[in-house]
Amino acid sequence: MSARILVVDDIPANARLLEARLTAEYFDVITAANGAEALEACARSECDLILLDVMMPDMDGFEVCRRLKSNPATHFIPVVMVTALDSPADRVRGLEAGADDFLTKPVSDVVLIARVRSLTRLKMMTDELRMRAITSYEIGMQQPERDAVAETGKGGRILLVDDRPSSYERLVPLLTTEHHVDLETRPEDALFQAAEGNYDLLIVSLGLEQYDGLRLCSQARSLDRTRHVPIVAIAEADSNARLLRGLEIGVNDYLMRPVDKNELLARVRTQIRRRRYTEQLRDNVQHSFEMAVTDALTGLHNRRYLESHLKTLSEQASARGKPLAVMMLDIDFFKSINDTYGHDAGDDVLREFAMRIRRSIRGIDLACRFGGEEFVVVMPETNVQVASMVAERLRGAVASEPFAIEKGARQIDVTISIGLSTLERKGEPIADVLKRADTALYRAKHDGRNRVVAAAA
Ligand code: GH3
Ligand code: MG
Repeated sequence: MSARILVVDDIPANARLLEARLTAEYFDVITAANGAEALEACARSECDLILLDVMMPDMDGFEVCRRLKSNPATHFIPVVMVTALDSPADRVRGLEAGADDFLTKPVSDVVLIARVRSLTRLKMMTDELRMRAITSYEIGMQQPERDAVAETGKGGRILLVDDRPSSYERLVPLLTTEHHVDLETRPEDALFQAAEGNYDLLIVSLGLEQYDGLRLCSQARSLDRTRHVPIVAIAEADSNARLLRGLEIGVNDYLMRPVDKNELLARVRTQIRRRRYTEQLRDNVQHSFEMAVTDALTGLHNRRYLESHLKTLSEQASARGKPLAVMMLDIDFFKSINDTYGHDAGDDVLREFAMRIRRSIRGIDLACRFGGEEFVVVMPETNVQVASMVAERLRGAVASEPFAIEKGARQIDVTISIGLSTLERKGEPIADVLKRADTALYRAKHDGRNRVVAAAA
């Protein structure tokens, strides 16, 4: 899908010029002639990025940007200010309004396309995360947009990679006014430091004496631990080609030397704000994924997870000609525990039982709460003899030691019954294996409980 760019300019000729250049690069372009139109188009979520003229009658670009960025529904759309103003003070004003970047008129084609590509790529990635996180909003988790609008971007953890004292002696105190800064003067150690340090931002000087700063940026982009950490490059004047290369590699933003104090702080805050927002989205996605596959009471996997994963495990076992064992476990007379001591006591027993299961099995075994007081353990590469031993050990681990309930005030005896089965032939449907385990469990109950029964082959 090609990204859609909104070009906002009160002078039609300017808008048409940008439109033509972007269309030539296969972007989809829409235009707006003033701030109000632009806000409407954004509210209808019609675009992935905005190129915003600063000087417009009625509402200027700063105001449009400020409104977009303070609205949770539009704040994640990247805004690039297109301006004839090019003093650091103007740039800072735009950054304070929340702009993601600047292009100075007349706009160079290469820079235009590089910036638009890099920002739309970032937007697409964030959209994907937002979509996945929607499920987690539905189950009542915090909405990151709300926090993002209030986020100051201060108090970040920054790693500055710079080996020239004349440069870092100025930058470190400056950044320290708002953030925690670690300085790395040995570029060859910087990657390790970046991966270990849990940073919100890397600032890399491209004018290192002994090392190619771009190499470091590219390595940071390919390493798992640093892939999502934003990078701001500090470039020497007249190093446009290297800068463009940097943007292609995945550098998020840059400043030219001599570095303007306020612009540096503003750009750093923007990156840190964005970083915190995407991290929160990522956490939400991760969390909702875990909720979807985990049983809340015991922390074991749930039935949904078992059913999707069991198929994979059995196919793997069939393909490799390895055995696979399944045990189904059920607490004996659990209903009477509930009836005698209350539902909370029942829950305590379930939690403790889950813990004892975990302690009795290997890391590669899969333990799930199948429903109610019924549990399933799947053991890859395990034959019926070994599985019987494990089941017997588990039965013993329950029966031999009473369970604490009522916050430890009372101890009760608990027993379980276990039915066991194994994959009998290649390609056998896993449902059949589960069914045999269930039948074996029924026999264990029928034969007097507190015992293990293996299904007949
Ligand atoms: P058997 O030895 O034949 O397995 O008898 P049982 O009492 O264990 O079996 P039954 O199926 O009659 O009762 C299971 C009970 O488990 C009924 C249900 O209320 C209770 N139960 C199911 N889920 C939970 C839960 O999450 N917490 C608690 N406390 N009880 C639960
Ligand atoms: Mg039971």
